[in-house]
Amino acid sequence: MSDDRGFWTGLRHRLHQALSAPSVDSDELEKAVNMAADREPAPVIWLLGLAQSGKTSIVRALTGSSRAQIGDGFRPCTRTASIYDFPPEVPLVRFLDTRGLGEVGYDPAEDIALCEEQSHLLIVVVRASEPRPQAVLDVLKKVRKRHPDWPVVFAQTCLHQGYSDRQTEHVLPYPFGDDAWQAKVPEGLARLLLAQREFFADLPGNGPLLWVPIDFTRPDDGFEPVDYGLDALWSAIEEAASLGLEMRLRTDPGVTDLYSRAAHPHIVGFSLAAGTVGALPVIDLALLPALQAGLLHRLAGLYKQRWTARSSAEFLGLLGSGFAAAYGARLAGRSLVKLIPVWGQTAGAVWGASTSGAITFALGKAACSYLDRKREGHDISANALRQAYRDGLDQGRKLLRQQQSRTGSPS
Ligand SMILES: Nc1nc2c(ncn2[C@@H]2O[C@H](COP(=O)(O)OP(=O)(O)OP(=O)(O)O)[C@@H](O)[C@H]2O)c(=O)[nH]1
Ligand SMILES: [Mg+2]
Repeated sequence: MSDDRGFWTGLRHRLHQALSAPSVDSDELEKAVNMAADREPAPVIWLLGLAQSGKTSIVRALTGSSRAQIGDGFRPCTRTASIYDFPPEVPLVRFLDTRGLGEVGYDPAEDIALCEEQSHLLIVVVRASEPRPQAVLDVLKKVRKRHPDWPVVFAQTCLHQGYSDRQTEHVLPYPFGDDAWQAKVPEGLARLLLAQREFFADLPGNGPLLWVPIDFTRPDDGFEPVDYGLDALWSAIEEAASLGLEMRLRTDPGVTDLYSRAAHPHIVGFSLAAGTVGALPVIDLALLPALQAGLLHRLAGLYKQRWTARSSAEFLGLLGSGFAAAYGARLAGRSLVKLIPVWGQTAGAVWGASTSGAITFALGKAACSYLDRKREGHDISANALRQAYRDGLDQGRKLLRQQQSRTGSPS
């Protein structure tokens, strides 16, 4: 047991060092992330549509990336395709934003071939007020001939342009998930949306077509919420990707505060990366604290705080033996820890994907509780923090199990 303790203390020490450093050791983090990405690349989702249909607005709403430049509604904006990873360091999914179709003098053939090569599914973006976007249909037909099984999510944007002057608010709750939606939305809008569905109805191929009306407005447009339909769009992406993304991308049910919601995909991304690194036959254990520190730094950023030597010591101190015991219990049971010759190298069988992934998940959830209390200017009790960690372990194990059953990778 003393070996175990030394081992876990070492890990904790590494994590503390990494958290106390003024910045993340990006080399180690990058190495770990690349290793995970090589083993399991994230699916690429290609956004296709006319110029100024709202492709980049969708990328911005889904990823929160400020790099995504949105146009003025008149002139074409995005000139070359670019990839947006979500979450950025440990992508669970990658969005390929592209140049708009339909611009005079722009032959998209070359760009399209390139996008098609990299992608796994499509989000077609069409303004609700554009019932017959011929240039989009032409491309889509060709793509689906070559990839008949690709699912297509149709994002029908700028809904309020189909409202009458009297309709100054969105229909809430969001009605489009319901079969009877047509009776619930303004008549003019229903007509536009149905005409568009009709227009694309004869696409070749057998992959599912999913329709998601959305309206991502500017605050001064006066519509609430400004990201109307965002949850439905995530659901459609999950369904289309059918990659068990639910647990990965969206927050756990019941979590309503904005910070936790924003934190969740990062925790999942880093935990899956930790799981992948942990499953390798021979791993460099320095990579695991690097990933965990990367996650905790990222979370601190989201909570508008920074880790210091002091806060890191306090956080790990409050977690106390719970942190090590959770590892220890699992490993001592298998009496395998004694096989670990030196800190820094071990066999993946000892470590295991679920252990490293679940612990990373639990650390992330515990860190959210810690950072949340700090943000409000309060201290957190050791009990509350350990409870958050234990709950995180359960949830993390479920996530990793789900991941393993999907990929068939070892635990
Ligand atoms: N009301 C509303 N406006 C939107 C929506 N989506 C996009 N817009 C607006 O439409 C304009 C174009 O949005 P972009 O996201 O730049 O469109 P894009 O398809 O990336 O355009 P290109 O890069 O030129 O191909 C911007 O002024 C957005 O604010 C939407 O769902 N509702
Ligand atoms: Mg754009």
